[in-house]
Amino acid sequence: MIKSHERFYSKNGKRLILIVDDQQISRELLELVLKDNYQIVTAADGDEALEMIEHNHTVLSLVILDLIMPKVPGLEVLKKIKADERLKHLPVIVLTADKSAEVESLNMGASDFITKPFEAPEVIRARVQRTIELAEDTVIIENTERDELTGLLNKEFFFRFAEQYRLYHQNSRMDAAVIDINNFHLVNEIKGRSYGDEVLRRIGSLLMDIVTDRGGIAGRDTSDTFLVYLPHGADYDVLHKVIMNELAPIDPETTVRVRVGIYEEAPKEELEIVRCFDRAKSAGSEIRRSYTKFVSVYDNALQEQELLSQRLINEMQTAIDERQFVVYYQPKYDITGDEPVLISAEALIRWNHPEMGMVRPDKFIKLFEENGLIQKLDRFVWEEAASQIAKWREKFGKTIPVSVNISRIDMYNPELVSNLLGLTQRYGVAPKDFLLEITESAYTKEAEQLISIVRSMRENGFSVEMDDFGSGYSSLNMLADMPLDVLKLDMRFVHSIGVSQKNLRMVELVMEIAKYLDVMVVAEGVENEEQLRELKRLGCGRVQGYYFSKPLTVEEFEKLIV
Ligand code: G
Ligand code: G
Ligand code: MN
Repeated sequence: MIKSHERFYSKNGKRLILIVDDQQISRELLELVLKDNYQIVTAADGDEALEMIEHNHTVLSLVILDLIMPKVPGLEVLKKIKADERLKHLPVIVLTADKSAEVESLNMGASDFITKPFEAPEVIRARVQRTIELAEDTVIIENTERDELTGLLNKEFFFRFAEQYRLYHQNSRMDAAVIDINNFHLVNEIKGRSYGDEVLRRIGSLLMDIVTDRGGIAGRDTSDTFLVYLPHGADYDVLHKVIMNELAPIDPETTVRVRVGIYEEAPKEELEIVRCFDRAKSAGSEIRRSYTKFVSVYDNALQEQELLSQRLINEMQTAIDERQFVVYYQPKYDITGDEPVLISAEALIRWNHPEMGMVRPDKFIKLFEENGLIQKLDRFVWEEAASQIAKWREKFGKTIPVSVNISRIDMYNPELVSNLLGLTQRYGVAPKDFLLEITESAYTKEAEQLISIVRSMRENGFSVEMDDFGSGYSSLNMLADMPLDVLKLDMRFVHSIGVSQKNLRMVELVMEIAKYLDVMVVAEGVENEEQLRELKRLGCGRVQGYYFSKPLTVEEFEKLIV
């Protein structure tokens, strides 16, 4: 087996030695003797030494320590090193002129000593080399460095060696790659454990071949996850193919699915090794559910997206408290007469962020649905909308019905209907003027339960609109059972008008379905004359869209009320 110190240092790579001595002349002499074979750093007193050790212990190979120093004496430094779990394997050679101190320091864990005045250079070099080799072998013997099944470095050693590898190959750019097997427990379960072991062994030996060939190091993270630190430029599609081929003889039906996530380090990467691998891992998870993509490179834009999401999540409550969220109103019109008549408005949330400016809801609605925060935000919007209806009635002497969006997540709240009722009562708004838009995709999951909630909404007087109709997959069957007041035709249908005859026919079909179900249709996203004309011709009585108006602030909207 190859020893670790032969594996992770490059041929011209040098181990790092810290020389601690208060006398400059001593430091320079030693450095002169050792600098051809080692990389040297120096410290002039015990405190400085301890600090350097603290920061560099993972990459230090040896400390040469003078015993007689002012302030913190060498023995004190030695004691601290040997008492620290992380540092105690770091070999220390003491510098001394005093025989009794020699014995004491050896007892305290020093590996060897060099006497002052200095011996011949070759004697010093020999002691240094032997000490380092011994220490490295000891570390290897005391810790199981390799994973038994695959012979690859285990996780802990992998990261340590990767760190050293980086230090000694500062000019080569590296990739951190995580190779993962999908549903490996199923492989074990279906095909047996020894089969699973064989799969892992084969991947292990293949990765070993690759790093032997190209440089870099390979390790095993957890059961079915492998780590490779490779010089940049490897073709990972090929790597993936090679792994799959390797598995082909034992797995002809290729039930084993291998995924590769990669983080490409920057030329002088500053990010800690472990974090680079975290990123490779997250790149890999991106394609966890894909059946076509098996290799994924970490994308900085993605990272920024994640950071932005996190920020929005963290700041949401403050934004509600500080009223950064603003509700806009987009008018809906009745187009059955000669002139379009304003009939209601849809409440749409906007986030006026103090630093980021207007944040569009597509940046946060889905995000807040993922973690349930949407419920809080929606309650805020509903309250705003209800109070707005009341204010407008006061101001204009008439009621403008407002529709609000009910997220799929809101539907899981057993108090939903009673909350909505309480809200309308509080503002003296009739439920029939508080329209509830529920997106079609909400209906397709757990339809039964949702149908009963929608029933209860209507029994309590609310009007229910199915939003984005045509974007989901509601079956005709379900639609027939569905208590509904309005179908909101998904924008994509409207935008397809004029693109082809077939598209137009689709819209026609949807209109026929609506007629059959005896529900009103509101077409969303009407942007031009042609769309309007066709919708009218097909019997669509209500529209919403930029052709009439964008979502407006309260002030802007009020100009439309006459
Ligand atoms: O205008 P707009 O970009 O606002 O809306 C984008 C999407 O976000 C729309 O499909 C709309 O359903 C959704 N949305 C807008 N406001 C709200 C809201 O208050 N609650 C919920 N749940 N969704 C909203
Ligand atoms: O929740 P819902 O999907 O109903 O939200 C309507 C969305 O459609 C809002 O994001 C609104 O800003 C947007 N919208 C409204 N009218 C138009 C339009 O004419 N064209 C386009 N592209 N979007 C529109
Ligand atoms: Mn809507």
